[in-house]
Amino acid sequence: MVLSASDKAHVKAVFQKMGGHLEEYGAETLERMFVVFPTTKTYFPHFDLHHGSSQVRTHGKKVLSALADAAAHLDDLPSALSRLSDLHAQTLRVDPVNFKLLCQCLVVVVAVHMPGTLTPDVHVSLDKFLSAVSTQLTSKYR
Ligand code: HNI
Repeated sequence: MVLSASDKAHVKAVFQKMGGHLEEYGAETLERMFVVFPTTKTYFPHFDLHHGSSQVRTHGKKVLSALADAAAHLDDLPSALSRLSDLHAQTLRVDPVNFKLLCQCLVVVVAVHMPGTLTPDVHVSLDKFLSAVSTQLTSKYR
């Protein structure tokens, strides 16, 4: 997945505009994923998954912070995501299909909270970025 110069600019702009909302948007992304795709809950048996759960908020912030960090290292995603790639492949063993589900929920959150930002051009750039990150996080499975 090759991101063009304009894709990179779009992705950086989305994460800049998210600014101080990483925890809120991350928690909503996870909540939507758990509600819409309940099988994803099987990876979090140790979490309180109820609405407003502090564990979900904390985890949502971690996930979106990792994405914001990746958005700041678009020219070298493999090294920016190396540690998380090891973790998801070797320790967590999250089935790759779940990445598409999480990414879809994040796009919905961006659409709901940042409607003016998510033009069709930005949408496709964000989608390419999330695919690139997902590919990277599942690259060490085999
Ligand atoms: Ni994921 C832990 C980022 C997809 C299940 N995940 C993390 C952490 C980050 C992270 C950051 C915290 C690491 C640490 O403790 O140092 N995860 C991401 C990103 C994506 C992603 C950026 C995709 C874009 N993770 C997924 C998916 C699932 C998933 C699709 C399962 C449905 N992740 C987990 C689980 C943990 C986790 C489970 C451990 C949680 C805990 O704290 O016990």
